[in-house]
Amino acid sequence: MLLVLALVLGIGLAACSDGDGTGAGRTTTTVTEAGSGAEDGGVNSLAVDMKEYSYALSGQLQAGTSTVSLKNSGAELHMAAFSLLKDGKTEADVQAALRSEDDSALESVVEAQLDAPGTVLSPGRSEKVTTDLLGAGTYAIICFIPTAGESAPIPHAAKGMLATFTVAPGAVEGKAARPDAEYTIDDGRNDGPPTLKAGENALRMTSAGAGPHEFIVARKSTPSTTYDDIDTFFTDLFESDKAPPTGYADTAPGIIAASSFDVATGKTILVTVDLEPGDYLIGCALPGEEEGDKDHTGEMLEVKVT
Ligand SMILES: [Cu+2]
Repeated sequence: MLLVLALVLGIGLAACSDGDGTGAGRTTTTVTEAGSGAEDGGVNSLAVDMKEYSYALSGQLQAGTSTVSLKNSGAELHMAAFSLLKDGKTEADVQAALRSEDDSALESVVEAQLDAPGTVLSPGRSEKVTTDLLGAGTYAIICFIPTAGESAPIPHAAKGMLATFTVAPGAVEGKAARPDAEYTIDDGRNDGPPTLKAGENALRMTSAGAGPHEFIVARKSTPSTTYDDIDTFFTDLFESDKAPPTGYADTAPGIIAASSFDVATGKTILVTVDLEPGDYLIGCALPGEEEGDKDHTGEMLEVKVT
């Protein structure tokens, strides 16, 4: 997924230029990781509700540890790709760049795409992503998923699925919460439990080895579904010269219950997601052996949720 996104954005793999640290000393607050503040607009959290074809945002953020709650209330797949706006740029500039015929127009408006808390979610799914990756600044949220039922691929962003929000200077510190499970994704392996209990799970994902790794929690449509099936589905979705048919999301080989774009080596994120019983794949969504790219084979775990 990420490789496709990087192409779409015309920018290389995101090296997040952080804005944190510089605001140190301004304000210090402590939040609990995966705190319940997100829904009630509480502690350093932002709620992002996605549907056809817009984002509804609520909450307020300061730099430091923050929780972004993401929800797909629509009928199609949706994505939230986060990018820091360049100095002086506005949402109108992003809109103009997205409408431009020039594929590189976006590069002059936004910094490289931020990794987590960016996500893709299936209809009806929601997750909370706690990270320390959002520094002070103004960010764009953009959906590049092609619109269903059109005569040609038109990204949701062109239909208005674009929003901006501002992170105030600050130095909010996260308090270490005990996760329900930990998945440490190293090169060619994923150390984590093969079973989880149904219900809300706080999953701590650590990117180790020569990362980045991309985190995904996908429920298999059938017991024999493989990650290759899901990967092929997404490659087709993004690379096809036709728009996906109406209702395509219901026929996907996997339901994306939670996901997070690249997490840099040494970084940890906390993903809180409600899981119903079933067969899942949890691990790194980056592809196996492809020319010139690192091989992420072996980083996907079969997980049973009971
Ligand atoms: Cu969308």
